[in-house]
Amino acid sequence: MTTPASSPLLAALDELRAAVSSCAFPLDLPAAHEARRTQQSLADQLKDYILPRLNRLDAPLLVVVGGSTGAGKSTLVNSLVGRRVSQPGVLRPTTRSPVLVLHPEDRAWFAGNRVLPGLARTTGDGPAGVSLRLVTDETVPVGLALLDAPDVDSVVTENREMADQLLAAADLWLFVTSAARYADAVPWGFLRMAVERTVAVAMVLDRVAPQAVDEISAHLREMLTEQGLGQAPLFVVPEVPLDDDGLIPLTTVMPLRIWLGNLAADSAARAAVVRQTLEGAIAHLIGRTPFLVSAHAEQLEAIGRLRADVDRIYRAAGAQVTEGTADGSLLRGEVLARWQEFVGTGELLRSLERRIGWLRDRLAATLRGRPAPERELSEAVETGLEAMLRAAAESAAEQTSAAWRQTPAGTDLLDKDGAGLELVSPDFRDSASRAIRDWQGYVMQLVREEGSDKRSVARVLAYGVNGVGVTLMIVVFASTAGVTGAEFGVAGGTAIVGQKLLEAIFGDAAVRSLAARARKDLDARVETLLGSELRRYLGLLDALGVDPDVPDRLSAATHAAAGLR
Ligand SMILES: Nc1nc2c(ncn2[C@@H]2O[C@H](COP(=O)(O)OP(=O)(O)O)[C@@H](O)[C@H]2O)c(=O)[nH]1
Ligand SMILES: [Mg+2]
Repeated sequence: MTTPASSPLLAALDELRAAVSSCAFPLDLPAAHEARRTQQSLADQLKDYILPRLNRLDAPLLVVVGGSTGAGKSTLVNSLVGRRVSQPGVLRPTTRSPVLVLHPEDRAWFAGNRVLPGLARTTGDGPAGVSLRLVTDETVPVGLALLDAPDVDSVVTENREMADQLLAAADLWLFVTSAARYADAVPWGFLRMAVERTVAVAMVLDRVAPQAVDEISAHLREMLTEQGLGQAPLFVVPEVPLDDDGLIPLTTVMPLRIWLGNLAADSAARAAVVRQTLEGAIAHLIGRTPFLVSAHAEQLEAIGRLRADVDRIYRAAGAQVTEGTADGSLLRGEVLARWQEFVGTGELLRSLERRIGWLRDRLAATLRGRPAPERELSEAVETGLEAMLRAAAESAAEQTSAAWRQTPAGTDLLDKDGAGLELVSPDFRDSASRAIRDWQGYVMQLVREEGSDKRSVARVLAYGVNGVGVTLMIVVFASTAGVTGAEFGVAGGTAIVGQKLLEAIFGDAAVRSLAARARKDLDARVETLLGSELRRYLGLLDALGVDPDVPDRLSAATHAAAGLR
């Protein structure tokens, strides 16, 4: 009964293993804790049991001896072998390696990494706490290995976890309970799990006073039947004095020893045990993956919400800047003062409302031959624009942090890796000024190119490239401020002076096109600038490594494996 290594079920389960391990639950959401544990236990069971077992159905049976502390597991294993291979009694539990006893002929099956690949193998009494100690003995039947597992109710967490992991790797549980402890809750929790997963189980009622054997074994049988384990073989081992080596007399353990020997010798019986446990394990695996799918989806959903917060807030910030740089808001304070100084406007602006036609000549006359303070205007533009950008970026950072803090996941992320994210990035000032100066450079370049035309070159030269460029900026800043409408306020009125000047130089159509290009370039630079601000948040989300393809992949792998079962 070998399965070719390339069997479709094996391939499907291998894909399922990959899908299970690509799940991620980094955010502490409601299902995360349970999901991490489930992921670990399914991954363990696949690599420790299902895959190696399916790969080699003919490998020896792994019989794991489990049960609560002091039930007599180690003494029983020693007595079955006829010598002390595993330390009985309570020792320092953390320094103890579980013992696997097997026939020398079967050594190769267990010495490598075929089963329980995460556990190193030792042969001596090494101090290693997490290794499997292999002991060979001729009395163990070929085709069956006995593993003395740590106590399922150990006070040491690592030992309990090790017991879980070893039982999950077993073909057969040899579950030992004692007269004193057979009603305890913890072992029954394990037994119920075995029933749920249809693990093959044989029970040992150990350490029963000979006169109580009938009564207690009858009661235990009743409990087993109630719990759905009525079919499990039950071996009763009366508590008799141990021999000098601490072993139970051979006759007392003989029935169990014979049963194990027969099982090992009967390949059909062994195959039935393997099939029962393997099918149960696969069914359990397939039954649990939907929980991982939904827990992973829960992570994706939370990340999606956090991402949506970032997108929404920064998109609004971008829109706010776009609007603020077009509606005349920038044309106040220092910028307005410098602009008025630049065009020498007191009188100009007052006359503007009356006689626009007259303006062109008048303006040209005002500017000609007079040192234009365009450098100060240009600096005022830079300062005003930077303040606007900073205000938008500051408010976006503040709002995003606040929005994230409304969810536990966002709070968790900010607390762990989000130091300083509620402020603009430290180099914002530098990148903002660079963006603004680059834009100003671009605007100058536009003017220079447009002004290279024969007819306008003289006029551009007359006003100076810088003066014309900065005028174009003013026009851009008022592009939605009613320049052409009747209701212009200070901003609109201010800009219209510039508009007329540019039209006088380049003509109407060219001014429209210049303003549109300058605006487009400004918007793009603002988007880039805010983009690098928002990427700080998105970077945190990306670093979580929650792959959006996993739910589909896991569902598909589960479906495929279920279909091949
Ligand atoms: N008299 C007697 N003592 C036993 C028997 N089985 C176990 N013990 C003792 O009970 C204690 C715990 O046994 P141990 O095998 O270490 O139990 P484990 O914790 O399940 O491995 C040890 O001191 C053993 O000597 C038995 O059948 N008869
Ligand atoms: Mg023990």
